[in-house]
Amino acid sequence: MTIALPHAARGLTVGYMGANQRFTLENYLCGMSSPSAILPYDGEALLYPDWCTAGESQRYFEELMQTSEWQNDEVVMFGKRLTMSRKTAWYGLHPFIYTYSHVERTALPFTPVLEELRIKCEEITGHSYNSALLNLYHHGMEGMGKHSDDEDSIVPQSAIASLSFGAERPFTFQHKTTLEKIKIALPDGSLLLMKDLCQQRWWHELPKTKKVSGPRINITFRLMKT
Ligand SMILES: O=C(O)CCC(=O)C(=O)O
Repeated sequence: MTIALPHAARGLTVGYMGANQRFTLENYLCGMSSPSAILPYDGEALLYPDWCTAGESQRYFEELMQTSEWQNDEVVMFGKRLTMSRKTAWYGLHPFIYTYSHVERTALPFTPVLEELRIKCEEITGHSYNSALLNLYHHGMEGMGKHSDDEDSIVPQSAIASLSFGAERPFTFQHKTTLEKIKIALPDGSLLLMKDLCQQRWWHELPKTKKVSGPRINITFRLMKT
């Protein structure tokens, strides 16, 4: 939903979550719930459970399915290139190189729907993003292993906005030294904002599960070094 507010009211802060995360008048008027803080220490992760409606999420899902250049994910293991069933797509404002499991990909220019979502994420979270990694999980038996997004190519401690469309999936954080585990669910139409020390101190994982049969698209908007 888009709310047209007079210029003076745009971006007006109605509350704070976490250290300095603003909750704006637009967020409040859209009926968006205020975000909940997930991590107890060492970085911040905020979950906005319903930043868009079920109808909007379905429209985004369908448009992303049709307009994204999906490729089977590939990893190099023991010197062999393996093709995974999960599909990915990589976009950026510049042709950024993204290296994942020794496989290099060059970012494609943003599609209109991705640009719309990038701007929305910037407005909601108050952070900048210049790239987007898309993942398509056909069912619950496709997931993503424990990792953190702290590669050299990413601006250190920059925010990552992660959008979920489709089947709700469990998601875990694990602290890199205390090994404390935190389990949450990522609902359809949610936004998970990971920031500050989150990537340096915590791993995250999308575990495989037999309990989920439907597909899900995830987009992580990131800030790459230019
Ligand atoms: O699908 C998800 O929610 C996880 C995605 C993720 O961890 C990543 O793209 O680095």
